Amino acid sequence: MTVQVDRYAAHIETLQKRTRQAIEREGIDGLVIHSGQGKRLFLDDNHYPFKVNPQFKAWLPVVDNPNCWLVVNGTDKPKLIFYRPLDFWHKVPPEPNEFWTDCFDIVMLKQADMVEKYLPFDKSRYAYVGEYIEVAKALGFENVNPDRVLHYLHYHRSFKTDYELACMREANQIAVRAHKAAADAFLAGESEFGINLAYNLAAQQGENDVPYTGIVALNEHASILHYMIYDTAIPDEHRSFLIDAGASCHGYASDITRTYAKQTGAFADLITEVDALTLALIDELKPGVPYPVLQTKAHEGIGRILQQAGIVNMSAEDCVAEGITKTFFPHGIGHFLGLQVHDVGGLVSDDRGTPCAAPDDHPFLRCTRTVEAQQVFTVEPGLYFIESLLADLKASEQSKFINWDTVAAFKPFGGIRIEDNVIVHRDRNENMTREAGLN
Ligand SMILES: [Mn+2]
Repeated sequence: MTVQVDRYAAHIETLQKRTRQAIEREGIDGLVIHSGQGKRLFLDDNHYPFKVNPQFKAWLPVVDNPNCWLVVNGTDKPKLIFYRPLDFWHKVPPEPNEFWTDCFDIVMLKQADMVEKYLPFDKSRYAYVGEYIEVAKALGFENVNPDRVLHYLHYHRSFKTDYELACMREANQIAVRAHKAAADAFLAGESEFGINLAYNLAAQQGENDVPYTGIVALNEHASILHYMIYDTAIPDEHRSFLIDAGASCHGYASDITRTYAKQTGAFADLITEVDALTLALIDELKPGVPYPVLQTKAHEGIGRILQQAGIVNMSAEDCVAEGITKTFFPHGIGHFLGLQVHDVGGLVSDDRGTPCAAPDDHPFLRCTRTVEAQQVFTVEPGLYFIESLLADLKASEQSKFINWDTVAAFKPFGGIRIEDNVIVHRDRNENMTREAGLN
């Protein structure tokens, strides 16, 4: 992607402004943001994959370098302490020379434990933002991850800058290319393991580069909501395929789900219905709408689909009222997307972090905010045939409303989810996933 440098500069200006507000509220002079450290496995000399502090990658697209530090005060040019050790064992990152470097005063750090001399002298006027509290204390920081600052930054992070939106469009384009390769691998009769390899190859992103562990589920496995196994065995029959997988661009995520049927028939028709529901719900997403409204409308839609497919013998309205749609659609309708797959800030009502929990009847909903322009959401209704939930339903009084033969016929297909990534603009929605060419 060709980054528009002025767009990036404007992104930094927005972060500077937010930093000014946040430190003013906290009554401090600035923030020291730590990229992180290598983490060793217990009793071992190997490290876990490095995952950068999201507050660090909000500023610059360096996601693979531990022991880096940012000193920001919202006014002066941000200072980047860039770790570049003398090391013949590992690849040393090159001296930064990319589109983002002009926005920072950069100093090189050769030894991780020598950072002190580059940090502000008066630590009492700065807050440490990062994971390593003992390190912060040892360096003399008293104020560590202050709630007020983090609440402020988290809340405002839901409004994406134009640079961030460009990154997320690109993350969608990469993932769409990989989703198409995965669909081809399914049709070619590959195993889950083989399909996942095809995905990573097409994305040119490995297991630790993609933003989350993808779900690659054949047949009944599609009914396991967080199925994270890649079965190497090729099943006797390929009936259905659910893939929930994303890609990264400069630290920003995409998060896309598709479901495929090998053959035409009732299950393929059901996929078409859920796909139409996804698009209909996206049309409901607009500034001023409380996001939980989508959750309610999703259940109404699932009720209609269950009724039309002959899975229930009751009206769509009664199906929702009796709570039966929850057996088939037991998760939230979507979430914020950004630096994190489930981006922060969804369950508060203001930038002080006043909690706004998910409603009691939909405890898994990850966002209760009112939709506003510049926000990015996933919309991901699903319809599953989950053994344990169906057993509960069968044992309940509502069992009589269910056509169990129809349910039994669908069970070998597992389930369906269709998930798109959407930017809400003031006057329209931008479905990044569809615009990248995935239907
Ligand atoms: Mn999602």
